[in-house]
Amino acid sequence: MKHTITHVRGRQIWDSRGRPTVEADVTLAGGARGRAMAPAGASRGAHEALDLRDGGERFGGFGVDRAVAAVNGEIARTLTGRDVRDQAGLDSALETLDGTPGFARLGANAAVAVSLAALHAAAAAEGLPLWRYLAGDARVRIPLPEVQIFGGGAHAGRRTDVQDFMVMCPRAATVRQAFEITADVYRAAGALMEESGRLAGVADEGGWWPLFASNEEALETLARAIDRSGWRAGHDVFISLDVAANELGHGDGYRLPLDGAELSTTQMVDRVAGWAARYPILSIEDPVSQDDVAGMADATARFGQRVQVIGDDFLVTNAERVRKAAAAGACNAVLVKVNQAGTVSRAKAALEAARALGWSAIVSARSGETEDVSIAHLSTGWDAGQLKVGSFTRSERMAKWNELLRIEEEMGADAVFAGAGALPASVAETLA
Ligand code: 2PG
Ligand code: MG
Repeated sequence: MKHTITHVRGRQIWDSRGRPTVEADVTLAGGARGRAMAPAGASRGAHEALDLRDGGERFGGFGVDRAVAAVNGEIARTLTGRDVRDQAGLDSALETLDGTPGFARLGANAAVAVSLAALHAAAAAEGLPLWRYLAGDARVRIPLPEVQIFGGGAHAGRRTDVQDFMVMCPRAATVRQAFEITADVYRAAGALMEESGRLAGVADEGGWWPLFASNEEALETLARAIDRSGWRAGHDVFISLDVAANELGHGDGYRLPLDGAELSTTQMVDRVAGWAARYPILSIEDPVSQDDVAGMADATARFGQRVQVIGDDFLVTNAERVRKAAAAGACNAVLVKVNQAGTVSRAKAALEAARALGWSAIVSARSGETEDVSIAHLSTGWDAGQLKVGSFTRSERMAKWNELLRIEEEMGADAVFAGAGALPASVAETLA
């Protein structure tokens, strides 16, 4: 049978930070092959599935020999002979084989590479692009990009406390136009940094290095970059923040070293709400840390009507955490990172849990990436509505954005850009 898995092969390759990562190939009896590469986070939630590293001296402890051995040994033996079209069955076989809740034994880096490689092989066997294989007959949209202009936090030596200063163009007519606007803003931001003597290269995801005296100065500079690009802030271009507040937890509250501030949960929400009131901000991710349910509920109550409130480290692509958060009034959007969950099926379950609640969803890359473009296909094929990849430079980022352009071309006259429709309904209404 052409869909039978005949080989599963793992190997160590290198990611965008020069660290080892896992690549997997899944080959079928009919000759089709799928390949995928595991990404890796730097700002990670404690409730994520485990990124298994060898530890010790070699490669700073980041080796993946054990994860690769798991792919070539136990995982290959378990999946060989199975029908690749049964993604749910393959993924649950991986979970059963691992035997822990978060892939602590085999490694989520092993699991995610194999799970995605199997998905690619299934699409290849049907002769379909992955997005189309996932969509089936459904009409799906090209996702709205969230693109980083300044990178901070754990991706820039903690130069700023806030991690990602991004832009979104929900009123663009097409993703092609959204990229053109974004490129203008990125260039204008670079020019502003150069003129003020602060041009100092880029952070891990390709955003400009954030030489700022306060977190708010980064926001002001971004607003000025939008103006200078010739596009209108708060009309054509909006700001999106990933506070990644997990990295800022301190005792019962938060510490923002750049602002010289020690804040309680309420004061942290005050601070973020203040930014949202003073700047054209449409989306805020992780304004509080992973277990601060009261803080997230407070943030959602205070600005969730007009701002998308995303849980990343807070929800870790986990359907159960999504439902619990919703019950507490926390968040109105989920970030979907397949490697936080470990498998394609678990990630999709988190997306579906969010969708059932009327939330929005953003498929996301990690700060450590490769040339793998799976997320461009997942975000489109699942009709997630939004995609977050990092900045508008460096080929591990551009590979994903460029893949969206190819998908748009494949859709031809049927291509629909998700735009503002990808946002939570109450937020989209503010743009109507
Ligand atoms: C995030 C991601 C991507 P990391 O926090 O959303 O920006 O970072 O992969 O380091 O967790
Ligand atoms: Mg995040």
